[in-house]
This record gives sequence, structure tokens and C-alpha cells, in this order.
Amino acid sequence: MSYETILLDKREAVGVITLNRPKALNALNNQLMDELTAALRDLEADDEIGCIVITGSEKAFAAGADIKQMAEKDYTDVFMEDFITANWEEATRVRKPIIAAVAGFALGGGCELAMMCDFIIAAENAKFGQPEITIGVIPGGGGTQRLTRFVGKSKAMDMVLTGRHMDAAEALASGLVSRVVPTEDLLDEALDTAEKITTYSRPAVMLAKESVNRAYETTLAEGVRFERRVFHSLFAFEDQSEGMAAFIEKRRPQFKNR
Ligand code: CO8
Repeated sequence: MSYETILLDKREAVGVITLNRPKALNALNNQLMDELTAALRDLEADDEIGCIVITGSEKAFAAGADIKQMAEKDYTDVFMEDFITANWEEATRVRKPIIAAVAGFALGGGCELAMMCDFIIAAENAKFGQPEITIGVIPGGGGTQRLTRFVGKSKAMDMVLTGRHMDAAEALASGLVSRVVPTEDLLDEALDTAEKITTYSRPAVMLAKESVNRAYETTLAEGVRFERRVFHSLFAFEDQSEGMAAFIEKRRPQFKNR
């Protein structure tokens, strides 16, 4: 499949999706979200791929949902087409890890898309925000829920009610992003991180992701129980014997993803 609003690159075991509507600061329209969905499905199904990076340009990860496209819709449109849910949440369905590499603006749906990924690496020039209130609506892609879980109620309220931007340093201090790197190093840092993840046992990586995500969905006691069941299940994979034997024999493990 050829794409017009994104670029898809397979760099050995890492799939890199670059949002690519530069004239609109990568505003997320239906075509882009359809193409992003197709690319994520492609990477999820590709056995060669172990980790995914989603990135944008140096100026913008994505400046939000496409306001020009949204402005034409009325209630019947958004309700009947299930606007947002229909094709905007594929990132949350992918079982392989996804890293958001964010430079420039990550606003509205752009911030929400980054938060749907497993973790965010930010460039020093990154700016995060949920400015929907300034155009008469509220976040619709999970922003009020995920941002609150990341940064707590007080800061989430501040962001959602004022629409202000958060810079990279504040995003790091408040737990929205996992690290901040010089802007020119962003992609290399994200690729190195993704490559490192692909060297590990893929089932262990996928189950680690699923287990961390459980923390958001359940109580502590149930989450810990879930983790223990998953931990036990990993002893059914050959990679567990290999990983532990390699440690004892002081050699690199040869994981087979089985
Ligand atoms: N939609 C459509 N076009 C956009 C958007 C957008 N969100 N953002 C920027 N553009 C366009 C501008 O219209 C402009 O196009 P043109 O040259 O044709 O006028 C071009 O990109 C460049 O933008 P600016 O000239 O404004 O660039 P500046 O550097 O002056 O400003 C800003 C950059 C601050 C990012 C500014 O463009 C801005 O405020 N953009 C809108 C940000 C916003 O409000 N985003 C939230 C949108 S609502 C939303 O996201 C709902 C989420 C729904 C769920 C999604 C689930 C994933």
C-alpha cells in the first residue's frame, strides 16, 4: 500500500512511521488516521518487526485533529461516524511496543496519539497541550483520561481548562515523557531504544507491555496477580531457559521469540 500522509520505513526490526502533512503541521485528518491504522496493522503482522516508532517533523509531531475537517461536522456526523473511536485508536490495539518520538507541537489529538503509545521520548523543543477548550470543545481522543493518569489531576485540569502548552522540561518533571534529548538526536535516540527492545525475547516484551498496561485498568491486588500469572507463563517459553542459561554462561542470549 502506498501512503500520502505518512511515511513507512522498516529499519531491520524497527518499523518507523513518520506523520507527514508538513503544510498542516501534521494535523490528523481521516486519511492520515486511516493510513496510520493500515501501517500499524502492517507492522503488527510483520514477523520481522519487533518495535515501532511513531514520529513527526522537527516542527510538529502533530498539531491536533484537523480543525478544518472537523469544522464541517455537526452532531449527527460525529455520532453516526463514531468520530474518533472508529479509526483513531489502533495504536492502543497493537501488541508490539510503540515509542512516540516527539519534537515540536504535540497538541490536542497529537498529544493524545503520543499518549496512546507506550512511552514518549521528547526533543528539547517539544510542546505538549490539550488546547481543545480554546476552540469550544474538549479532548476527544482520551486526553482527559490519559493525561490525568500521567500527570495527576491538578496539572491535567490546568492543561485542559487553560489550553496552555507544557514544554519538554515540564513534561519530563511531571511524568508525561520518559526522557528528553537534544532535538537533533531525537530519532537516533528513539531508534537506538527501539533496536535495544528488539534484541529481547519478543513474547517477554509483549507480555511486559500488557502487564504494565494492566496497571491502568485494574486494582493493585488484581494487577499484581495478573503479573504473577504472566511471570509464571514466561517459563513456558524457550527464551526463558536461553536467557537464564546465557547469563550463567556469561554469553549473549540467542532469543528465538518462542
Ligand atoms: N488543524 C488544521 N490545520 C492546522 C492545525 C490543525 N489542528 N494546526 C495547524 N494547522 C495549519 C494552519 O491552519 C496553517 O495552515 P495555513 O498555512 O493553510 O493557514 C499551518 O498549519 C501552519 O500553522 P500556523 O500558521 O498556525 O503555525 P504557527 O507556528 O503560527 O502556530 C500552532 C502553530 C500553535 C500549533 C497553531 O497552528 C495552532 O494553534 N494549531 C491548532 C492547535 C489545536 O488547537 N489543536 C487541537 C485541535 S482539536 C483536537 O485535536 C481534537 C482531538 C480529537 C481526538 C483525536 C484522537 C487522536
